[in-house]
Amino acid sequence: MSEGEEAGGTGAEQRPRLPPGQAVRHEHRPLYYGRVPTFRPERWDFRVFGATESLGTYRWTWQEFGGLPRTDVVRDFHCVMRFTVPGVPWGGLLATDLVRLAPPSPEVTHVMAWGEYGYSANLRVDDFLDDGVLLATHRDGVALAPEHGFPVRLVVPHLYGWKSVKWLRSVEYMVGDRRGFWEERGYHNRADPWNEERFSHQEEPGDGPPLR
Ligand SMILES: Nc1nc2c(c(=O)[nH]1)N[C@H]1C(S)=C(S)[C@@H](COP(=O)(O)O)O[C@H]1N2
Ligand SMILES: [Mo]
Repeated sequence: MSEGEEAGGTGAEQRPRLPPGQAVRHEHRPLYYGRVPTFRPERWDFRVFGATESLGTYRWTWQEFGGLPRTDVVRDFHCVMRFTVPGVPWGGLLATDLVRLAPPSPEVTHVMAWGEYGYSANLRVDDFLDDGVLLATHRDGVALAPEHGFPVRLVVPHLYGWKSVKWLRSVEYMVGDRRGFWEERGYHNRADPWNEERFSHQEEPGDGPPLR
């Protein structure tokens, strides 16, 4: 978005607040790497593993997962490809509710969100537990479309979209940081759109583990 657009009009408060370099796109065209996985409810499960407080792994079948508490949130969605979809209504399990069901060990600093086919994204635990982070099953009040991540996707609305892992299958609790799929391939380890943290070459020391 240009500065002119930001300054335009009288009521900046009436416009969606846009992070730098983003433009509004109302149509939410799906974006992903690879192909849409086939959902097989009898084989599907959701797991929390790694540094749990109990040292055990948590597992829910599709039926059990459907019985977990559901919360609705509305958030703008920022893709690193420079578009922002304003006000997306999601529904699902809050990350803060997940960690109450599957408590992490106190040493946990980061989580890895794992999708089908090994797609992954790493997050600081504070980012994972931020307000509005959701394991979404619904969008606009109906089940997610397959290409948007059915049956479950992560939504991390305050970070660039690649952190919002579609076809989410597990969350790994980690006692240190490790890069996910795009974070290993040139994208920023943290991905805060308000700081335009797009690429790994912008990282400051301490923003992420060394690149191999
Ligand atoms: N499993 C998986 N999740 C993914 C991706 C992907 O390629 N695979 N793409 C990411 C990127 S780059 C973006 S911008 C969002 C796009 O979500 P949408 O298609 O619902 O808009 O999904 C993210 N989640
Ligand atoms: Mo993206």
